[in-house]
Amino acid sequence: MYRLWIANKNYSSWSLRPWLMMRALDIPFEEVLLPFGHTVEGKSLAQLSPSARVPFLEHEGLQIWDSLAIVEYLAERHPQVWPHASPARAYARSAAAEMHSGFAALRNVCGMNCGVRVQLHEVSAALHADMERLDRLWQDGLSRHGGPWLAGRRYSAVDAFFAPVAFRMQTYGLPFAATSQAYLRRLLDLPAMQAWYSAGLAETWRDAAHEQELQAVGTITQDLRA
Ligand SMILES: N[C@@H](CCC(=O)N[C@@H](CS)C(=O)NCC(=O)O)C(=O)O
Repeated sequence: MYRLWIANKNYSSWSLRPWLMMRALDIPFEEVLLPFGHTVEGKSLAQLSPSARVPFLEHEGLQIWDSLAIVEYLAERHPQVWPHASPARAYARSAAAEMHSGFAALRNVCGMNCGVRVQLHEVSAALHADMERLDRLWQDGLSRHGGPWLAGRRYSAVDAFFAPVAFRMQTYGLPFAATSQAYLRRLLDLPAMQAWYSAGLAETWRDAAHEQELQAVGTITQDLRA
């Protein structure tokens, strides 16, 4: 059985990616949620995870860390992780890698915080450029592979990599192009995304660092959390 370590569902965008991929693709796993700043049997995240970060996966005595490495490990065992056709698979891997290494303005300014709604103080040129690139990237995938998912008819790992952007659109009201918004709404409507969202709303932990980052970039207009 796979065991996936994650952090708070309200905040942890990197945890969401492999969690959603496994849930939406029916890959069974046991979830271990270690809230930011907490310990398990006296051990901190730094003592449990090779990278001192989540997500990490445990399987057959191995530890696999970093969302992209987890996805590739699972892809060796589950053919549904990436699209089957080579052109769609090439696009999917490129787009997931671009998300993994890029979009710094989006990730830094709009931290994932599923349960609140925020009015940003400003949309900087860098944030605007990231959103424009995402619009082009998604439009390219949807039109080339026919939708409704980025690499075609089947949901795959590439869609999981953009799932946190769907929560960010919802939290910050990000003005993506209409086709992008429709795609992100499809992600939000996935039963697995709704399960993550409900669990995130029910969490009562508040992480000071994440809350301070949020207050620096905008004003909270609604707080839907428990
Ligand atoms: N590149 C890593 C990034 C992982 C990451 O930054 N995780 C954050 C949580 S979303 C973390 O564990 N932070 C540790 C901490 O803040 O103590 C991945 O793709 O998994």
